[in-house]
Amino acid sequence: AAGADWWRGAVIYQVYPRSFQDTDANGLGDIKGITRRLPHIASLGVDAIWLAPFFTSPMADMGYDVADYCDVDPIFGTLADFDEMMTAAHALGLKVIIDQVISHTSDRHPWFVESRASRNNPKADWYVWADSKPDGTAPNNWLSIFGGPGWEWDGVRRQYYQHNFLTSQPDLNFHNGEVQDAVLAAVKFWLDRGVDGFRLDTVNYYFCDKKLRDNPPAAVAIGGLDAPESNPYGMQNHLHDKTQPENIGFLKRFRKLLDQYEGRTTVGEVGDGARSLQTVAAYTSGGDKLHMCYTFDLLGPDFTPEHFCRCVGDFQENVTDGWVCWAFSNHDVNRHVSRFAETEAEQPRVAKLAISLLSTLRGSICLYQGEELGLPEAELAFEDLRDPYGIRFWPAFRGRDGCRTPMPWEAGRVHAGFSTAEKSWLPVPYQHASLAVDKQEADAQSVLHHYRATLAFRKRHAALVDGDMTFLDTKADVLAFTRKKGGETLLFVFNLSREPVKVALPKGIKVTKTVPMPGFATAHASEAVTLAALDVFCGQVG
Ligand code: TEU
Repeated sequence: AAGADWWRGAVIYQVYPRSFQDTDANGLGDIKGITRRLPHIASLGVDAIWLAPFFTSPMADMGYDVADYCDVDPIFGTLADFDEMMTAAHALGLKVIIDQVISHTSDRHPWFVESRASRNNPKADWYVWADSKPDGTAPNNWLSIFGGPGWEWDGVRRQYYQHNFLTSQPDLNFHNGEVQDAVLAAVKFWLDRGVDGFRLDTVNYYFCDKKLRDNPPAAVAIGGLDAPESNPYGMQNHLHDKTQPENIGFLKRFRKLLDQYEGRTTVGEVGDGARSLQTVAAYTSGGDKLHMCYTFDLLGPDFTPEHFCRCVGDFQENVTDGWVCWAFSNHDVNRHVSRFAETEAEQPRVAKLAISLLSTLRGSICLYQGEELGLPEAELAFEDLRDPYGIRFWPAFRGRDGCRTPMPWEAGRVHAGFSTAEKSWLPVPYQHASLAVDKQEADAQSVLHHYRATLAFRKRHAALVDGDMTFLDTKADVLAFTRKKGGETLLFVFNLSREPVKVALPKGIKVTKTVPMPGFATAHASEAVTLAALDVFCGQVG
């Protein structure tokens, strides 16, 4: 879509600044590095970039613990670097979306420093403070996603404060109107600087139950995506510590502010277990709250027709006037090539098939840096880990560093061209060097070239972006659906299995013309189509 609606169906490329490109030899990526590598991103044919947090932060959670919402952390550069990067992005036709982590702050944020100083200072009520129970224990049974209780005792105030993540990420109290005003002022700061949109971290965590009621127990784990057995987080129903009805009113305030500017967008991160679907529907309907949301539904290990059919189908049915953003990878989950491929040998093929599938889905899509190279999850030693979540639960859960290793740009250079420092913050795995950008540029069959061709294919067919989607029952173990817009109806049949398959087309579906899918041999079909292992067919339906 063009104009103010550009986000509808957009392809968004997520940059993890710490690991993209280092230009000052400190072993950490920076904003100047992003500027330097923008042509690579633009060459993929994407519409926008999403930058993970680069704000002032003690980096306890790699920047998702913000100490100043309106400045750039010195390790990443300066506001001037940011402005320069944005100008360069816009010149290349790329929109810029930034992360806003406003559910919680860092414990070093001046707001929290003031809030914790006494029970009667002007910001005393800006965070979720509560007295202990008479026996001294925490106010209720809420748990932290990163393990342990969701409350931390503060010896000065002699009260507990709530945190959904690390103890150094205290939760802001959105029931307080001044808190809403303060975070919206930060949002306005970036709108005035010209950013095109916001990725809203943990958007359903802004409010918690005003009465701080206990969460009911749950028999099955419905919590964090990768919640290891040892993490009790999954074992309660998170009825009261997130997704409260008051959030709707705040999201409307947020949208009112955004609508004073042209062509700005929002994409909310909704982690709400089995309720995610309803939450996304509620947050994106009506055109007066969020523009889009994404969930964790496609970020798990399931690469089966049933899963895609059920999950994508459910969203289509329930999110009728809203808009969904799909992704297979991000900075929190194992890279999808490693989740979906059964052997190392099939990784490039799986990488190609996965982006072909993602490109045919109705909605917007997010790519995560390095997936255009088909990078597998990095295998790291315990000594290499930097993610507090992984350090805490190793080896049951290895944390999120395996998807956060630096981008390999040039195979022959130290740290694959990411940095000239002696040590980079996380190592570049040696297998990643052979998948470096320069190697893949030189290979016409590479995953990188496949991404470009496939994203161009999506652009050529408007039906893929916002056309109707109908799933077909073919009786075979394949994922089959049509996408229809205006006069064009396209049939897709994906074989996600390792066996060749012959599929009889359902009655009423007549292929008039085979449409070559980039990277896949073109099968021909009349009443039936024959697919190789990990293969796709596309045809025009008359
Ligand atoms: O993630 C929220 C979230 O739900 C994750 O904690 C998820 O459950 C976990 O990573 C599964 O592996 C967001 C950010 O994307 C994440 O990087 C931050 O650590 C978190 O919020 C706290 O700000």
